Amino acid sequence: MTPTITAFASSPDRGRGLARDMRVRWALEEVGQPYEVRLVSFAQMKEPAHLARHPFGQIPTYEDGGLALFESGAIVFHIAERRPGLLPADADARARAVAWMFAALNTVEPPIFERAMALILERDKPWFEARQPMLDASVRRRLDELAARLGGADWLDGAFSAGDLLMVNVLMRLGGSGLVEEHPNLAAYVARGQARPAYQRAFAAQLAVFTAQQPAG
Ligand SMILES: N[C@@H](CCC(=O)N[C@@H](CS)C(=O)NCC(=O)O)C(=O)O
Repeated sequence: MTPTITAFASSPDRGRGLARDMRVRWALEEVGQPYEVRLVSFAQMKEPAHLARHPFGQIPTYEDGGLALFESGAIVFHIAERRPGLLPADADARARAVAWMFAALNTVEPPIFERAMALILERDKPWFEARQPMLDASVRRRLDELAARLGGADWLDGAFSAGDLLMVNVLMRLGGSGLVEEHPNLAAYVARGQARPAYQRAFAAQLAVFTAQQPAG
């Protein structure tokens, strides 16, 4: 069966790869699994039909036959388990790749997301100027640590894995901040991920949703 994922009908980032369906699209492309997309508006995301798929009324979701999943990390893990290409066959290497998936989502994404949300939602607040350097420092700390671990390697632990896919996607939210570029090895790491043909296909598909909504001319 062809799985169906959900994505924003109108993404706040104008289809630039930040909405979390991007990581699911990318994973599906990496393993060569065709998929369909159901676009949902913000209103539809809070209606019963979508809440049955996602208890928090968010995207992405994933449906395949009788299986309905939410949480981008769980979806990417499911895809990676079902088809080869995103998790090593060796049990120990596989466990380490899963650890990097959790690290991307649990350790690296939270400070990056908090900083991004503050930039969007708190610019007019009296504490914004004082808080921003603290948020930058939290992000820098994680980037320092990640850059030190990556060193001169191409990927975090051997071959490209679902851990790299999630980490690159998480780091993309820092685009334009200059923070990733403070570490040339991390900037190269993100560029390496984005150069993958599967990434390119996923990005183009997400961007096409936005482009299709623009008036002609
Ligand atoms: N932890 C969830 C986060 C999902 C999430 O925050 N989705 C955003 C889009 S990237 C969303 O649906 N936002 C709209 C809302 O929360 O109402 C995941 O990784 O899937």
